[in-house]
Amino acid sequence: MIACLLVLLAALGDAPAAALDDTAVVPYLPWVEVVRAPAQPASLFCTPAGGGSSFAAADAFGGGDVDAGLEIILYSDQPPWGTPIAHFPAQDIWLEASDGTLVACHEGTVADANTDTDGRTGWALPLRVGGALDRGTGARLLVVVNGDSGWGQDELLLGVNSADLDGDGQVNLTDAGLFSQDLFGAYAYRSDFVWDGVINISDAGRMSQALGQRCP
Ligand SMILES: [Ca+2]
Ligand SMILES: [Ca+2]
Repeated sequence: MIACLLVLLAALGDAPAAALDDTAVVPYLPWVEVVRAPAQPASLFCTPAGGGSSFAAADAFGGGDVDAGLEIILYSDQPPWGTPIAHFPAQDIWLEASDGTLVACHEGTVADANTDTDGRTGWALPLRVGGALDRGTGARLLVVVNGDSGWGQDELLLGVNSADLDGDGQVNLTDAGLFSQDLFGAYAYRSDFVWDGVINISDAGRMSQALGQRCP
């Protein structure tokens, strides 16, 4: 009983210190500068397993690859007065669609690495996502840091689509059915995996290669 009381008293003794630590946390709002982004519109084909295109080999419209790699610098304030934030965790820096139509696997759109000593990080590796970000609908790709994207970002000229059309984390017959609707019906960017404004055999090739892939 005495031991229990001592434990209880020790716990109570710790409480004020913990509360003090909590109040010492200042709301943290980093500022992001995009220092490298595609100069022309590009489309990134993805799968939930990361089997899609790397940013370096995104599709230019109508054929050919374009380097759509993204690089950012994270600042603690607005540049040029801000201090770069080194070693900021990659899992707190991610990409998302402004209209919520991209469905990421766990950490499927986070930056490739923590920020380096200069506050830099970026995206080159394939994303692991389902759904689609169709720039034709007005949706935009956003860089999000700690859940915040409100620093007035320039438009990223990057659309994203995925063989996981319904965004449930796997590529299966349901997705193949949705793809065939687009193959034989009205044009839909979500299925234009080889980005040329037409859904045809080349898109079907990417669809069939992705069948069976799922979020890790
Ligand atoms: Ca699916
Ligand atoms: Ca196509």
